[in-house]
Amino acid sequence: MSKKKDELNQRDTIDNTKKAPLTTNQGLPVSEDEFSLKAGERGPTLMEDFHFREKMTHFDHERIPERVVHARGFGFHGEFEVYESLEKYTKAKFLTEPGKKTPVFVRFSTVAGSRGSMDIPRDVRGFATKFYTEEGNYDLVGNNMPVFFMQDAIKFPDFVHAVKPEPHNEMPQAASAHNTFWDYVSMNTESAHMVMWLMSDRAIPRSFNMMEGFGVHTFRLVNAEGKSHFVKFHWKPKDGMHSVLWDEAQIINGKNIDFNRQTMWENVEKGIPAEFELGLQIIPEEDEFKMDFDILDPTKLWPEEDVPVQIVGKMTLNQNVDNVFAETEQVAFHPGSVVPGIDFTNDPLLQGRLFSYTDTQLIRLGGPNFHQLPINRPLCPFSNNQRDGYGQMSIHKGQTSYHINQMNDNQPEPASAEDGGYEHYHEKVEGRKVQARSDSFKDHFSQAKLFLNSLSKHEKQHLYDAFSFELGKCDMEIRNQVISELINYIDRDLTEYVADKVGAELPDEVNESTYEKSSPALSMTNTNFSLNTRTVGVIIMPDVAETTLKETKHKLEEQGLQPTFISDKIYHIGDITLGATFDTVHSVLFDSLIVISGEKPLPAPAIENLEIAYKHKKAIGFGTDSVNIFDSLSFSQNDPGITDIEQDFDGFLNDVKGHRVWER
Ligand code: HDD
Repeated sequence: MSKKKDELNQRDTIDNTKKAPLTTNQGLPVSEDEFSLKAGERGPTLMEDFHFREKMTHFDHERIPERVVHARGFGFHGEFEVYESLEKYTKAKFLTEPGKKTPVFVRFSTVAGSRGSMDIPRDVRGFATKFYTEEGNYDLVGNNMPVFFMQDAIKFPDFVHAVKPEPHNEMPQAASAHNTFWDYVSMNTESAHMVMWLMSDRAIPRSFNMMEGFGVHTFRLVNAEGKSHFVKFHWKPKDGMHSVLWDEAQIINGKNIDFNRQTMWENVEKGIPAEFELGLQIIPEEDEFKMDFDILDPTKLWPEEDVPVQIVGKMTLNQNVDNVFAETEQVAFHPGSVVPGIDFTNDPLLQGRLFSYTDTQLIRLGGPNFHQLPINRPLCPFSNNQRDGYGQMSIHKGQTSYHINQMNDNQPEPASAEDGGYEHYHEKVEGRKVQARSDSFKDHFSQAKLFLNSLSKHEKQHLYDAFSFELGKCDMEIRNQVISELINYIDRDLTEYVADKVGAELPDEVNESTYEKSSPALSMTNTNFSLNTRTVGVIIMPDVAETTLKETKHKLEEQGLQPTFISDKIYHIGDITLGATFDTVHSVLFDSLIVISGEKPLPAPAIENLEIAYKHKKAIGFGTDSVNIFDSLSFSQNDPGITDIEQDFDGFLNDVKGHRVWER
């Protein structure tokens, strides 16, 4: 158990699983909780009923404002461990003492949807990590995409207003496929690169443990000698990056709106953690101007082939929260929460974020003491002269609440950076006050093209289809505008495909980016492949032998796969009780399907599940005596990814591990 979880358990947890007397908030025992106090059995309720009023008032105030973005999130506790000391680059203690375990809390989120929206919209995913270090909390508030929609934070409210449901009718929920989003991005072409990521498979991740995380901005690491290096932070998932198909995502969102949170919550309950390695890309300060873009521009990534990602540590998320409101909802992140050895750059997006996050917590969490909420409280001691405000949880003794006083010998301690105090990096800055942007930020399209150049065939097709889907939901004027002002500057082939698909005008002029480089690391085909957390829906007919069931279950579980047996109703076969029916689950909720049919012909729902699994390019296995199933299916046993599991179990495993059978 992480130290933070221990602390929460010891200091703050109230165990409501144990029987306890019911009292009011004042501790008064309550013996009647079903009937309010009335003047006569059929009479009106009386004001005097303090228990009724207290209970109702609490209920009436039980909601806090949801986050203005990233409202839908899910959190996990865990630990981070650095592999080797990074003292060459930073003095941050949690990065310089190998073997030391730093407790973390991670909140994954979608961005545009409201709190009750679905888990797999086409959207960016938030990946925010709070490290409870001995030098204070460090928040790495990142996303699952390495770039962003804008270069200057002043545009953030405009962008968010454009992507959120439109204000006149509050539609569509959790979707960028509408006029205002596409109007915004075509008028703000610095978003071109990020739009490519949003239209790619990265926007529909299979699960939280199968996506990357990025700090996005260029930050600084500063070592004990005061030397600084530029750094980009990466989280690399041990299970690799994998996504569902868009058609599949849309069905999942209906069949199980909680798909991502539920699968990871269940894995953690079973003792299967999610693991991510921390990677750093480092550029020495003297090389600041060596790239063909400005490293302060948050719409640019550093190709991994040019600046390799050094793997420096591992994060293991292995504990669920006990209470979603108290932990996941009340957690407050802030990119400005740093520790000695980590500092900022002049990235204008980062600079704006440094204001926004504390500001938003003030309204969301109701006042300046939100840092005292159990999930936000540092594990190390904290003390200063800020005393009052809503919700002060402590009683500070003593007469002085101002700095440098003689009465309590109250001085800042440690007295200097050498003694461990935070010191801002002594960067030299000078310039005129201007509302302007450097010319070095003006190339909006080269990296959009770099991303496209780097995709595999099927990834590219998904991106083409995503653009066509999204623009197909917009008015014709917007389609024309996006095609002529945005896509036409990225790639002509994409422009022609989408224009044709959505019936828009094809611009005569070819303006595409001529950028030729590609970065293989950007393709999800070059990721890790693993059977860990993979699921199999096993469709069975009731006449199947108990031994066959047991053997199949054993064989699958031995490989770390998670089988769910599915039939038309819940059968008890020997000591196995089937887990699901065609009414409660669907092939979209599994990575693969197996059919063990016995003698009986396949019922219609089984056929539907298999056809859809085939369409979604999933591995499909069958038992030797089930070959007759192909009489009722549109595909054959010789198609790629269709395997007789008695003859070639390893082949089936390989296909599951491969995530999808793309050549089908
Ligand atoms: Fe932000 C939340 C990530 C730009 C303003 N942001 C928020 C969360 C994540 C990010 C993961 C959810 C944290 C949680 O789970 O509680 N945001 C990013 C990234 C950005 C980014 C990676 C670009 C690199 N954000 C950004 C800008 C601004 C904000 C430019 C405003 C100037 N973000 C906010 C916010 C939120 C937020 C409004 C809403 C809830 C919160 O902060 O705590 O202040």
